[in-house]
Amino acid sequence: MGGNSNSTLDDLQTVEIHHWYKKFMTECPSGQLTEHEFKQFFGLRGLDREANKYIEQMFRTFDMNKDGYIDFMEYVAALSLVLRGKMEQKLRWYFKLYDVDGNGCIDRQELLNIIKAIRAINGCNHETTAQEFTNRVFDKIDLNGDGELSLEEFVEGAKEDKEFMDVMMKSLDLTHIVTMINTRRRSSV
Ligand SMILES: [Ca+2]
Ligand SMILES: [Ca+2]
Ligand SMILES: [Ca+2]
Repeated sequence: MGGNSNSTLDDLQTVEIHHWYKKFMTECPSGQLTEHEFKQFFGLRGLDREANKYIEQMFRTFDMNKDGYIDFMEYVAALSLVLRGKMEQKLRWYFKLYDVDGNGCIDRQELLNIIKAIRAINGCNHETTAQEFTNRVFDKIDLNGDGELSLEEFVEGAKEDKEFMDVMMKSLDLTHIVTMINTRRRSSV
């Protein structure tokens, strides 16, 4: 709590905050978003299993004080990062998002799960399988070869690998995710 939240708020324009505040309070009068409400808030329905897991993990990362709710400050901090965070900041955030068991490292399985989830959400065709892509990235950026990605390896590796970076930039783009899901829903009707 506290600490960095002020500088995060400063990054957002007042007008923008007002807009998001209104949306938040209209759809969530209690001021605390549960995981179920979170999905409704962003119109995330009818997700498949992989995509669902990813959204759940995203919810847990947004919920910084781990009380099971996203309050307005957590919401603004997350949005601010999504909308205009610096590259380095975003990468650190991704690292937290991808480190599902929270042991401070990303192992191959964690990376694979997340790549699968992102692909499930984005739903486009790829030349390589999720497994191949994961292995390629992992082998390249696990510099000391200990089978785990440290925060440093992850951040530096992403900066070096454009394709990997692109995948990650899409992974946090909720606008993109919502658009994709809406488009898919409409076309499947
Ligand atoms: Ca919380
Ligand atoms: Ca881990
Ligand atoms: Ca390593």
